[in-house]
Amino acid sequence: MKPRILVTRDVFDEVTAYLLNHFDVIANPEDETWDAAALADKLADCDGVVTAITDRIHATLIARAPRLQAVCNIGVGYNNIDVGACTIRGIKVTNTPGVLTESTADFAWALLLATARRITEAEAYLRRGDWTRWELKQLLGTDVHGAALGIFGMGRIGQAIARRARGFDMTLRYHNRNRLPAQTEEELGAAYAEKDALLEWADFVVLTVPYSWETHHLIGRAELWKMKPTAILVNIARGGVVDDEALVDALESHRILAAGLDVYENEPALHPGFRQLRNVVLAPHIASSTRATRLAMAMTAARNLVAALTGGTPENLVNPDVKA
Ligand code: 8YV
Repeated sequence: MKPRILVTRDVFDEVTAYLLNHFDVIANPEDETWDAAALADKLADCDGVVTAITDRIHATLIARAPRLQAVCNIGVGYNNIDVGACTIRGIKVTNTPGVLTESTADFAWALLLATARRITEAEAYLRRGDWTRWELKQLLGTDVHGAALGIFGMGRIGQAIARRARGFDMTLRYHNRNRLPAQTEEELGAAYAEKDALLEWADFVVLTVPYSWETHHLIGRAELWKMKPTAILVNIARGGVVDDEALVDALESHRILAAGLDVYENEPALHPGFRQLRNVVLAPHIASSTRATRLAMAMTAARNLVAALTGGTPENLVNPDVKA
């Protein structure tokens, strides 16, 4: 008998076809939103699950899934999963690093440029029919070229963003849990800085850190108030890394110039303050969303699940201490 697996979101046909070669698949072709109770019911007799950020895999849920052996997340971040609880239960957890690096870095630049040059605000102005004449001082933006770029989180994505900064002749500094080897710093043209020094120095602050209790509200009121009043914040990391309430205040009071955001606390709900502001560019968590990349992410999760349930070691196991 084939193992039984659940795929919580509508994935690509290629991915479903691949999974069907190995498993009995409970799919979600209508891409319904399942609440915790519905997810628990569906998982009750499953051996594995392909999840997304929208699924909270916590201890209570795991307790109701006695057969569960693997949770394979579509995404590099996996803060939606209680990895400790999975490890104790012998459940393998995997993520999808690498395949989304370049697309996500592209999008960080899309947000940075759109925010600096007020693209969405300018487009709304045109759509409203407000453009009746050319003005010298119309929609004045901020120069990106030659500016000071500060990156929090210098993993794969942070480094890919850093590589792109060269084309804009920017000066680059970063802050990370661990300092990079000197050779990597040299290749990227990036100097290490302490957190406060980076906030005070940067014209653009870009966040790429994973979410954890350590990075919860990494950027809060105190940090925002350290930034230059001309600075722009870009968050492609995770909701919760920024204190949204404090950011709304900082944007409203022009304590910082603007922000470009892809992620939010409590998403998909949006802090109502953001909607009223003109100096924020808002995207619905789509940094990795190109067809090629989302397909590669889903396929990576599927491959991880096949390895996990056929006695192999999945390539992207995040809890290697797990007892098979
Ligand atoms: C995903 C992400 O699209 O990889 C991540 O951690 O935030 C996004 O690229 C999302 O997690 C889908 O589950």
